[in-house]
Amino acid sequence: MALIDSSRRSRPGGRKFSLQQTYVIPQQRFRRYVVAAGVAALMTLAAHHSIAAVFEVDQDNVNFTPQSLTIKKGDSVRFKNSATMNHNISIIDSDGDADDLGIEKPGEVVERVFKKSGKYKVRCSIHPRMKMTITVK
Ligand SMILES: [Cu+2]
Repeated sequence: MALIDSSRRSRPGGRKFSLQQTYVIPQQRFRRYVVAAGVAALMTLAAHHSIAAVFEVDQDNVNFTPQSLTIKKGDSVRFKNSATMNHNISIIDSDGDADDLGIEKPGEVVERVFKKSGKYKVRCSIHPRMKMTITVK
């Protein structure tokens, strides 16, 4: 403000002028442009790379909850063993290839990112009746 005030001068003709009009307005326009460009960039980013979500699956007693889940490519699933026994997470893709995430002790959480679309079976190698499916779109 001090800079703007000191720029005020009286012309010999008596009319006052100020740098405020030539200086501040372009700056406001520039700020608007920066905000608009930022919003446009974020919208482009959101359209092309939807922000990855994290889904929770609970292993309560001898069940997966929920037993089916539909997620998007890049999302991750957090498997939580809230039972009092050990569990295991094996993720089998549509080609039959298994990704064994190992033994999960009570209270442990195992997270896995799903990078490829497809249908996955989730199994516990300790308890064959524990089954769930994950569809990745
Ligand atoms: Cu189990």
